[in-house]
Formats: sequence, C-alpha cells, structure tokens
Amino acid sequence: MRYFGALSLALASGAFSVALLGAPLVAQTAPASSAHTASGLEVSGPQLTLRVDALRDDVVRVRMFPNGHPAEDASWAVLPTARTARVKVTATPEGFQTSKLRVSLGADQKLTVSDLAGNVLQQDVLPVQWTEDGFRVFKQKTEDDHFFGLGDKMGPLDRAGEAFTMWNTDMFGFQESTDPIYKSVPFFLEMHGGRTIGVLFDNTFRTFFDFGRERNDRYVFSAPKGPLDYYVMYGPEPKQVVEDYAWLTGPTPLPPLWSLGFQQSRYSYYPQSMVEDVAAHLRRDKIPTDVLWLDIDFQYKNRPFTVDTTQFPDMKGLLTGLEKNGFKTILITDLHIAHVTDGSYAPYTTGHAADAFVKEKGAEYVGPVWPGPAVFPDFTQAASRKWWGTNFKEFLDDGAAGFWNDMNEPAVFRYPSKTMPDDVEHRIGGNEAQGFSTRTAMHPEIHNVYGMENSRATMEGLLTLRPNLRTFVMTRASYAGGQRYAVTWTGDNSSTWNHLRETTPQLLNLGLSGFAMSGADVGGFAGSPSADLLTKWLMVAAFQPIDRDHSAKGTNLHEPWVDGPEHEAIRKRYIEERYKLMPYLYTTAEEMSRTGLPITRPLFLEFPHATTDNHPLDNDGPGEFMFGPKVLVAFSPSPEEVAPYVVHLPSGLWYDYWTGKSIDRRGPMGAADHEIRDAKSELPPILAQPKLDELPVYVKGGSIVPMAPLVQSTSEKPNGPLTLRIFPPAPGEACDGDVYTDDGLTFNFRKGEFFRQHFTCSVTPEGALTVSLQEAEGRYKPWWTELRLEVVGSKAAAATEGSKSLALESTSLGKAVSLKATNKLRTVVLR
Ligand code: NBV
Repeated sequence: MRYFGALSLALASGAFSVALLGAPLVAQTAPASSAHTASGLEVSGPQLTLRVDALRDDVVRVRMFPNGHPAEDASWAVLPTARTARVKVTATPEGFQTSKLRVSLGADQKLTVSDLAGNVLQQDVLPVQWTEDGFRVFKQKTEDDHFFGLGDKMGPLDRAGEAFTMWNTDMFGFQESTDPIYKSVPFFLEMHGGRTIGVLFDNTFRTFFDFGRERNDRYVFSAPKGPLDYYVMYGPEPKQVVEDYAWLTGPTPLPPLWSLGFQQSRYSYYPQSMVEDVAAHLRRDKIPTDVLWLDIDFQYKNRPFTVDTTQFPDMKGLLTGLEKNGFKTILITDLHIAHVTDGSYAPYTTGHAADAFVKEKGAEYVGPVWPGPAVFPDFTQAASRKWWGTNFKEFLDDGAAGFWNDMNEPAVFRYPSKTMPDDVEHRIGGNEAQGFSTRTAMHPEIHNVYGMENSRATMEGLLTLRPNLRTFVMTRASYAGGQRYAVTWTGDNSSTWNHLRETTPQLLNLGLSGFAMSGADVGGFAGSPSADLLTKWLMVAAFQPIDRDHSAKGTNLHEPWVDGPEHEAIRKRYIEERYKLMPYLYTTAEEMSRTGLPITRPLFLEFPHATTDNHPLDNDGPGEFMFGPKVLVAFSPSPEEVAPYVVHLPSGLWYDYWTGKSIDRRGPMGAADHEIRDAKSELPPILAQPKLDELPVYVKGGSIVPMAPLVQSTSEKPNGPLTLRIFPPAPGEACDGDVYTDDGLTFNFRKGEFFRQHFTCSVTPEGALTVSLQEAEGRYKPWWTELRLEVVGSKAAAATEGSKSLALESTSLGKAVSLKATNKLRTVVLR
C-alpha cells in the first residue's frame, strides 16, 4: 500500500539529490514523487529513486536506482524469506520508524538511521555519487568508529583506517597487507559509543570499502556496476548484529562431529601407502585424529573426479580401511574440468552433453589450470549445479566423507588477471527463488559468487545423494552467505610467525562475517616451519574451529611427530585437550548452527561493555580470543617473542584453565590491564612469560564446561563419565553451562534425536555451591551414563543430593562427585 503525498514538507520539498552520469552534484528541489509505503518510503528525484524497507524492526534495506529502472530484486547472499520479509512501519514527518529504529531523509539530503532515543547509528555525509563509473555511498565516521568483519581480509582485527577491494583472487604467498585475497564478504559491523550496527552491501561486482583511509571523517562503499542495495542491521549489542546477519544470510549449519577433530593434510600424500603410513603413525603415537585429506595428486593427470590408479590402486580399500580405523577422508574436487573431448573423461563428456560449462562468444570457454586446458561449470545455472552434484556419486560410494573445493575464485593460469576474462558468459537459470530471472551475466557480475555457487553445487549434490547425511565441504572462495554451503580456510598462508599471529584476527573476522567454521593451514602452507613455530601453531589451533595441519609440495613434512619426541609430546597434549573439550566444542557448534555466533570470538562479543569508554578493543589483547562463550585463549600478540606480555582479562572472576587457580579481576579495569592512564584499579598486571609448551587459557567464573574422557577419534565412544567442570562464580553472580549431543552425523536431530541439558550454579557468601542440572531435552541417548561434577578450587567437606550424601573425591583442581546420569531436574550441594 502506498501513501503518495503523505510525506511532510521536510521530505516533499526534500532536496534529495544525486550526481548522475558524471554530472556535478545538483541539489534537487522537487522530487518527482515521494511516498510513505507500508514498510518504509520511496522517493524519486529527477534521475534516481530511493527505496527503504523495514524487513524487521531492526533490519532495513536501502536501494537506489535510476528512475523507472529498479534493479532485479534478487540476491545470492540473502535468504529469500528474509529478503521478502516486511514489517509495518509508522510514518513520521522525516521518514518512518519501527519499534527499534528511526529512518529519516533530511532536507539536507542525508539518510539517517537512528535508534529511538535519537542516537545516530548511520548517516550519509554526502549525497550518493552516481556516475558512469558506478556509485559511491558516503557515511559519517568518527574517531571512535570501529569496523569488523569483511571476511578473510588480512590486517588488524579493527578495519578502521584501511581500504579493501572485493575480488576473489588466488593469492599464493599473500602477506599482511595483500588485498584482495580469496573471499568477498561485503558485510561489516560498525561500533561506536557502545552501539553496533551491521551493514551488508549486497553487490557482487568488484566493490570497494574505505573505512577512513581516504578521509578520517567518513567511510565509503562503492561499486562500478550492479545494484545499490544494502541492509542495515541494528544491535545495539554486537552479538545481536551477528545474529541478525545469520537471519539474513543463514547460519553455518551443524557440521558432522568428526570435522571438529584434528585433521592431517598435505599437498599431497601419495602413493596410497604413504596415506596408510601417516594414518598408522598417528594411531601408533596416539595422536587423536579424525580426518585425512587427499590433495590433487591422487587424481589421474590432475583431472577432477578421477583416481590415478598407479598411485592409488585401491581407493575404496583405502577409504574403507581408514574408516575402520576411525579416519574420515576428504578428497579434493576442483571445479576445472579437463577439456578432454575424445569421450574418455566422463565429467567432460557428460558436462558437455548437459551444456553445463560457461561460454565465451558462444563457445565453451577453455582456460589452463592444473589439468591443462579446462572448462568451467556454469554454477549459476541450477541445471549445471545438478549435473556437478552427480559427479560425487562414486567417491561417496567408495567412502569419501567430505570434499574440498579449491581454486574456485576461479583461478586460471597464465592470464595476468589470474582468472577468466570479463567476456565469459554465465547463464543464470533456475534461481527464481533467489529472485533471479533467466538471463546471461558477464563474468564481472558473477566472479565473486562463483566459488560460493561451486560449493553450493557440491553441497546440494551431496544432499541429493545422501539426503540424511550432514555435508562437509570446504571452499576457498566464497561470498556473503556462503557459510550455508561450506566451511572455509584462509588459503595459501606461509610458515612464518607473522602468519601464525595473523590467524587470530583473520579467523575472528571470518567468524563475525558468517564463516563461523574456518581454519588456517596449521604450520603454514608455503615454506617450512621451524620446530617451535609448528609446535606453537598446533597448540593454538587446538582452540580454533577447524584444526587442519596442511603444507605445500616441496616443503618439509609437518606432521606432529616430525621434530622429535619433545615437540611431539607438546603437540599431542594440546590436540588431546581439544578432544577432552569436544562436548564443549560441539555444544558451541550447535549454538552456532542456530544463532550464527562463531566458535572463536573476539572478546567484545562476550563482554561488549567491559570498558567504561565502550571501546571494543581496550579489552582484547591483540592475540586473545574466546573459544566459545566461556574459554579465553590468551595467545601472545607476538608469538615469536620471548619477553613477557600482558594478558587482558575483562573485569570479573577468572580461573586459569590449566591449574584451576582463581584470578580475581573484579572492579573497574585499569592501567594494569590496558596500559591506559585513567586507572581506578590497583590490580597488578597479569604477565604471561612465553614458554614453548605453555598457552595461557582462562575460564570465566560462573562457567560449567562439559568435557569427555580422551578418545583417539570422535568415532570412538568415550569410556567414562561426562565431566562437568565447574568454575564457580563470585557469590551472587550467575553461573551456567550446557551440553548438547546427537549422533554427530545425520539430520535426525531435527526430528528430536538430540540431547540437551542446561546447568546452573550459585555460591553463597559462606562458600556453599549449589549445582542444578535441569531437565534434559530431546530423545537421543548420550554416550555417558555417569556424570562427574568437578568443582574447581573447591574445599568442600561434604556433598549432598537432597537427603542423600555423595562421596567427595579430591582432584588436582578441587573436588569432584560422581552421579548416575538422568534426564531429570536435580540439585547437588557442596559445602
Ligand atoms: O591443490 C593443491 C593446492 C592446495 O594444497 C592448497 O591448499 C590450495 O590453496 N592448491 C591451492 C593449488 C596449488 C597451490 C600452489
């Protein structure tokens, strides 16, 4: 429903202006039309129309287009349900408002989004500049603005002061300032004054973001072509923005449990016997491992979907043998199909028959990659995706558990651009649900979504072949929303201390950008790590979502044992710790699959108001991150250095994860923690003295962390109780924890086959601890029949459940009691 003419003077006389087609910015005095709509507003100037819609009370979509030519209402990123959602708004003289946001278009030509208290969340500082070369959007930025997200872009966690280009690029040997690299995720969080918004600029062309590099007082996003189409999401808390973004683009789905185990890879393990040797060595040395990866050399002449049978005489035997030994195997399946026209290579023959490849001037486009001349599936066509998916059948039948889509920027050799030419045609078809009509798009429009659609085709194909099995696909290139289809890794990093350091901001920003399941090649891909570097990398990666050791051809081997028993023992201990924490990790992954919250998180996500000045980073030591909601990993900001570094803990009661020692950091934060001047607190700094075998890890007081007995892979049933490690809160403060489990493999959890239990605890001023185990949900029978409540730091003398007294056991961390596990509500008291 439209209300023409209902806008007040401010808007009707509104000087809504733009610069169109290179013309200078001309203030426009009489808009052609202006209207409130049921969900927002629509205003047309002589050349351009602006349309703003509220999709939810806290999410608005802004579009602008030349009059009479609205861009196709479509998106590769945004879920159709979200894109078409609308809420009724209340018209205001300046624009409209929802129950959370106020949107106004001022006579000063500025689109402003504020909260209802009038705090400006986002504001145009200039009219949109629209020229032949594209458009630019200018937003206000203050000194106090911080920017996060934008996918895998390198550099510091806070993107303020930097500029970035979105153009998926195969970037072997990238460095700290290299841009662009593999992915384009045009989504960012902007924080200022304790309030956070999210912005998704949904344009797939080569877009550009400037967060104050050109000018400190504004940030800019721009595109050479394509729609001016962006979504603004409101927090005020950053967690809410991450959840809004997951509503818009979909969360990372629940991964198979095994994918959270340790993974060993190399470019490449061959022949077959080498893979078997690696597997045997891992088991012999009792290094818990779930996954082995086969890189391109298992293939015949680097041709996707083939096996080199001289190197791998019995692929099925290999995969089933590994499976029996508790290993899943992931096979690389690159997208470039060898251009073999003699009928001897089925993927080309069938793909050609299905007309599944992209074209240039009407003929199949052929470009050189690993197999030599290759053709490229037209993944924006539903029919081609379907054809692509059929190629996985044999590998699945042989026992492959997951697939790896590399090179899908797409990388093409020999061209200076490292990708296919601009005149390559993609025939969009069968994507009506996403709003796309059947049409031909040129490569610059599709380039940035090509890798995402490749991984989509893989995932959809796997689901067609095994409808009740969760998929595991890893992609190198992607776009916003790509987390729905595949996990990702950071590509060809290097075996340097700096790259190890960079994994923290890179994985944190990926997590904030939807890619909650991601990892970096552990040990570094290019080059050979020193023993210490590999050890440190394996230690910290034990606390990252994907823990995969991978290395390039021609480099030294970097399996955990390569540098001798001393290093191996340390590496193994950390991998073991990851396995002990598996119930906690899997519970965090399940939360991720509902909310989009990442597994590794910047501290500000959990403690957004930890500092009085609301600066999101005052609290984060540059190497620190949260592993799930409760565990803080204080990795060194400069891991190669031997000098002590300051550990920054948000105010509160903390525990050393390893020793159980409590660390009382209550009271205002001060110089001790942040090295800032206005210290109110006299707390001494926490100094970490770097040691090869130590990684400082802390747990927030008031946490209940579920843990399991050690296994060699997640396929093994843990033998013993589920431990609830309880880190008591300060008296009167909150305490909780959860455990979630299911069969780890299928979608049966959607039909109620899961187990979830919530726990709480409280401490009296006298020090008595009450633990409540809430009634469990779901029909799945978990692996444990016993519970062990281990209370860190406890000196209790007695434990009771109701009138029954329980045996108390002393442990290295405190006291523990054991109980038969039930699904019922119960309360245990230690005093
Ligand atoms: O398939 C070989 C490699 C792979 O190991 C790596 O992880 C990818 O990022 N691939 C790139 C192609 C060759 C890179 C030199």
